[in-house]
Amino acid sequence: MKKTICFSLILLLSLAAVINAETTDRKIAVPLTFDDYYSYEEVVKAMEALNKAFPELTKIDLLGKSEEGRAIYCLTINNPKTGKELDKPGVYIDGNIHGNEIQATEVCLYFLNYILTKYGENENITEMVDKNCFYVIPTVNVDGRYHFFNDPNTSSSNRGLRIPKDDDRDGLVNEDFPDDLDGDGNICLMRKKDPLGQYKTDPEDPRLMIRIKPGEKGEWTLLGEEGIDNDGDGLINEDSEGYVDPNRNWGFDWMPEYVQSGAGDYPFSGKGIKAIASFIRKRPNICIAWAFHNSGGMYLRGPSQKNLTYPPQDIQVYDYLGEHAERMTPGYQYLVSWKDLYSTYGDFIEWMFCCNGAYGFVGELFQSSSETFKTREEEKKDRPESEEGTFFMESNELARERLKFNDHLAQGELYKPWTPHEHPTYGEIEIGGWVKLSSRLSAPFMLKDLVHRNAMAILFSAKNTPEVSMEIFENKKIENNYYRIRVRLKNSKAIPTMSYYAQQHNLYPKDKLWVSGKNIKVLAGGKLLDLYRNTASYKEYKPELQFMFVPGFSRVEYQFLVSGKGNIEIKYESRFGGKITKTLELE
Ligand SMILES: [Ca+2]
Ligand SMILES: [Ca+2]
Ligand SMILES: [Ca+2]
Ligand SMILES: [Ca+2]
Ligand SMILES: [Zn+2]
Repeated sequence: MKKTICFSLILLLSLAAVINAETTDRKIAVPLTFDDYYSYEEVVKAMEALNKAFPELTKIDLLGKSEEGRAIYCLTINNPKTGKELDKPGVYIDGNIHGNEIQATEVCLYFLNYILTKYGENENITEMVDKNCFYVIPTVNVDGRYHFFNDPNTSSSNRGLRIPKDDDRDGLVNEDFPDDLDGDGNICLMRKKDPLGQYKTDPEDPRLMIRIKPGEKGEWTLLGEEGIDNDGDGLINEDSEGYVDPNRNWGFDWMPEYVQSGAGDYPFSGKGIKAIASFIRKRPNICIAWAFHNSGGMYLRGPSQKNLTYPPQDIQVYDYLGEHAERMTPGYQYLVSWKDLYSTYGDFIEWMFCCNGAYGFVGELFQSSSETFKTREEEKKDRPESEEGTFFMESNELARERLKFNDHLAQGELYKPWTPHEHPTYGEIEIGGWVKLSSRLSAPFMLKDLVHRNAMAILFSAKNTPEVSMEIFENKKIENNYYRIRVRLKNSKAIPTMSYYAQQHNLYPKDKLWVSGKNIKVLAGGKLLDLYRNTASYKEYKPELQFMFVPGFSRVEYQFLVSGKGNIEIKYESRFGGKITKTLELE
């Protein structure tokens, strides 16, 4: 009896939440505002509004549907007047692959809104939009975002894909989620007065607890997240939505569940993940990818585990972009994910780099140290070395400061004071702690600074996509109708026209440079090794076609020996570097 009441109560509560979400939608218009978070429905509306406001520069693609049938959209920015999508360097941006990491979507929307509204008005932006093609998927985990907004959650719950799973192997699926016992929309913590407990009240802030030292008297037992035993099996909160981590489900260096939990049954078992992967595979021009998450204040690059190695030349490219990004967002650190954080298998940016040859960064947005409440003197004192220390375990010192931030800057909205509650199993308990929209999420008043700085870090990388120019710097008659032609390809930006990793692993053919003409024959052709000593490495077969690439901030020179007369066409074709054709006439 009790059970059914609880079930229907939960159903009612969640129904109320859904209705609430659908009736309170605000007006979505361009320019978008960034003073609060957009719900899943609002994100879709925002993308449609941008598309409608800038039809000549944008299009929306439906990539596929999620496990629960929600649409996953990409908004592409390309100016057709300056070229076709695939002929331009592609910049890929996504966010919110983890359902709870919602501000990642805001970075994507802000980026779109910013560059579209500034196009034609700001010279730098206009140049960037004209040069590149941008693919932006603001919300990857659409079910996750939906449920994060609409269901009671902690700031860390609802990360995975909605693939039902029997976590406790009792034959029932998703039968015991945490429960919002006090109906405030948050899953907070439960604690009980207990002299045998492992915690005591923090004397400096009674809202916090400290683990007792051996021999000390306890005061509290922590009972975990808010919830009851929904299915009467004696366990509380033991089987929620199931956990396939969408950022462990990609098809490179994937490892099964027994190596890494959250992997899913096989790579790309997530419907939306597979749809996004197919979309990316059809866009070989993508040379840089950004994926936004929300915890730690970091720009991460691969390798994501220690047995993978990157060529040093690629690391130089990463360093150049990463070190600049770091400067644009104070407090952020540019780090290597396995070395500085932990190893992962089958994550997105590794797949981007190792399967697609695109440089990839993860942006971890929120820094708990941004929630400051310090005097000038305290500010001067050493801060914790890095966010890494606070990433897994938060010190009470930081928690105290964040509570003061909550009290004085967020007016108490980030933390729920401990409140008595009668629990069916534990009796008299208290419910309290950080609320859903805290801890990994910036208070809305800080959102705009966060999204702007990160959007500028993306833009810096967009400025550094390959910019290749071709110069025929010699067209010289050697004797009779034999000619020497020299071509220079120059890349004035940091990203090479093909990553060194992609070359090393033969991910796809290199750039092509070829010479053709009706009445000519290419007798020899190859890369010029030394311009002054006239040494070249000639290609044995088909000298008219050279496979090559142009490194970042650099140039390469090719030499062709040609016989014949008339017009010659020299063509360069690259995935990242676009297409260039030049013609000349043999004199
Ligand atoms: Ca179960
Ligand atoms: Ca609650
Ligand atoms: Ca249970
Ligand atoms: Ca159960
Ligand atoms: Zn994440």
